Amino acid sequence: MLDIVARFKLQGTPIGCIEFGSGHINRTYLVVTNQPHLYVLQNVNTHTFPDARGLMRNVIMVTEHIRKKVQDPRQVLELVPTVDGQMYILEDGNQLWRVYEYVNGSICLDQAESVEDFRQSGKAFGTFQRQLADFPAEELTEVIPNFHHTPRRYEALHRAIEQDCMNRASQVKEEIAFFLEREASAGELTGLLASGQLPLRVTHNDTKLNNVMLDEKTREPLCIVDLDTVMPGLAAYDFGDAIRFGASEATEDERDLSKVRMSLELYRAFTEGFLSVCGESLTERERETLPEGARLMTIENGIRFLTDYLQGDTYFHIARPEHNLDRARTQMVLTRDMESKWADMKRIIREV
Ligand code: GN1
Ligand code: MG
Repeated sequence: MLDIVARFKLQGTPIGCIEFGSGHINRTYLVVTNQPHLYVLQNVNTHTFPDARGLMRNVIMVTEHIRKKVQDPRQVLELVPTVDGQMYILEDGNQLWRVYEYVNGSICLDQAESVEDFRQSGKAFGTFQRQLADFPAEELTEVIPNFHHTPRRYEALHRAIEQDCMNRASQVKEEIAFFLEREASAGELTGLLASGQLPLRVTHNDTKLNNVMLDEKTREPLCIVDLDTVMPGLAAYDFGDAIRFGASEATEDERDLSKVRMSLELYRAFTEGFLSVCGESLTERERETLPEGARLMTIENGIRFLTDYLQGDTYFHIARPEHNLDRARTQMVLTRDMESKWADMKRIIREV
């Protein structure tokens, strides 16, 4: 790995690469040098992202756009060029390597340590949304077409159930039934988009709390990371995925399901943070659809984890045999909990 790193224009001599982060798709390493300068090396999964050049074009355009609007260089990710002036290395057509400056003095959380942290992450994603409000969406490559098209995700689940290539379907009948019961409502947001009732925005599409870097001292937002899925999308997707992940009182792969529930306190804090920054730029209809975004993103991730389990865990990295099934189950419990808190979720949006 050090020979790859050596091809980037670093300050100091790289002396080690340590795997870090909790991404399910790419491999991420902290690069330590003989100077107090740290870098982040990533090997991008080109199985998931086959259009490596299109993806990097998006990342470059989006970071350049945001850079014009910030004061502190830590407020936007910064790619480090190679010694021959390229922004990344692409080898054999499918080995994509890139290096970012490490965001100094930052922390990244898998779970909010306080309500305030989560409010700040709402501000962070609201700011991201606002910074890109004047970005020409049509110039972005749609790196994963239909990424949040929930009905398409259901089609994939149906195929996986029919093929049942691992003979696992009979063990997860309850889980399958849970998601199929909700299939009829899966097209609500895509329907509103198709009929022109919701505007297409530039969205992040993977708004997990651990994609926000907070300042370790002030605990205020620095920047958003993981820009690989920045594509045209709906505001409700970004709001919703953030709630799914960060307002849950348990981690995404918690095995003790009695711990899994959505905290209305966290939900309110995120909503306040998010809408304080971008609320006025959203239409009334968009604001109304935010709770449905949360429910839908939870169902969608649930069916993606279940589909991957049925297909033999080929998409998301797993650390134990039933990891994807555990993840699918937390999403079920969370969906049910949101459904039971539906009136409150709607009311909080109105109040905020
Ligand atoms: C993946 O790369 P990572 O771990 O931040 C996935 C998201 C899922 C998420 C679930 C490109 O995100 O869509 O919501 O796992 N990214 C891709 O934790 O599929
Ligand atoms: Mg990530």
